[in-house]
Amino acid sequence: MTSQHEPSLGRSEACANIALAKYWGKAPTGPNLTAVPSLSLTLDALRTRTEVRLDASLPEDQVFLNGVQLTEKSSERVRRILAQLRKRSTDTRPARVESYNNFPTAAGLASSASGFAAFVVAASQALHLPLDLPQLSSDARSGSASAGRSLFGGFVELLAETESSTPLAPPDHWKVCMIVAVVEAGEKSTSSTLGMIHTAQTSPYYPAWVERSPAIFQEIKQGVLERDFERVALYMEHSTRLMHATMLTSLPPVLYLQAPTIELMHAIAERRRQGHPEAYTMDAGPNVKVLTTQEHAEQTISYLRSVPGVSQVLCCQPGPGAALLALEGPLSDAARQVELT
Ligand code: 2P0
Repeated sequence: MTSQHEPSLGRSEACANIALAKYWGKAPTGPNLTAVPSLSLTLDALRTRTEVRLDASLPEDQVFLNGVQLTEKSSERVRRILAQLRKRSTDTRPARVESYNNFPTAAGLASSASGFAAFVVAASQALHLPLDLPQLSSDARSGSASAGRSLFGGFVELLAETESSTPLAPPDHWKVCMIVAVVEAGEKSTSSTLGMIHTAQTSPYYPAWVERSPAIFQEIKQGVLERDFERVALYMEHSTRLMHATMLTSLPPVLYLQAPTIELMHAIAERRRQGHPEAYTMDAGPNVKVLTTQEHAEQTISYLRSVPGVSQVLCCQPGPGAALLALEGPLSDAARQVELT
């Protein structure tokens, strides 16, 4: 038993993930369950570090992102999950949550995925709850569905209407890279949560998306298991275009793609025809993520750096699952200490 006079600390690091088979839309059967199955790749270079400090001297829960305190509205989901976790603990003290991303926040680079994953691990550690991966994945999903996938490293699946994600293959299963071409680093115009609710309500294409997604997911899953680049490329791009088709046929439209995004879609398709192992995917923003092999990554990076409208190029390899960090010293320097398995 720890004394409630001493603050209790938890610290974690989690990586973002990008879906190869996309999720877009909630299932009607439960809170924040997904309508379609998705399959993601955890990315080593896009990381969030989070510290949770339970302290009786705090007036209330406080949430900081990259050094700035969030408003009551923007911290609502974090405070709701804290309340949910406290119900399983005897510790009722207020928490100070501090989170840092090493990449642009809310720009369709999955910052909510790494953010909620790191947060639930740090909060569970501070509350002395069991660090049970399916439970942590479910807790993270209740904050942001894609976050449930970031608990695990490598290739991860989240089935439709399912609480917890499951690992499909470890990071070293397939030597691929996801190269992120940043087209616009600002915050997105429409949040994913609102965008997908609006899409489901107004796009005539949404039912077709829900119907087709399981078959596309199966193609991508088999492609990943067999390390079949062509198959994954074909169906990852198809999943991306079908998802964006539902967005831009909603009323009024949710249009995340910008001119450089469309130009890159043409260019990557042409490059693949010429023999480059490259395929594109976009999320709730205009940034383009290009899947390639580790062997080919240097060529893809130098090409993307030469494209007008691309301001930054980030190279990501398959990354690890969430981990606990050392509790001493500054959060930014704390060593990864315990990998969650
Ligand atoms: C995905 N995205 O599968 C899809 C592709 C964006 C496009 O999951 O409402 O932040 O918090 O569950 O998980 C982004 O949506 O949305 C997302 P909520 P989330 O990665």
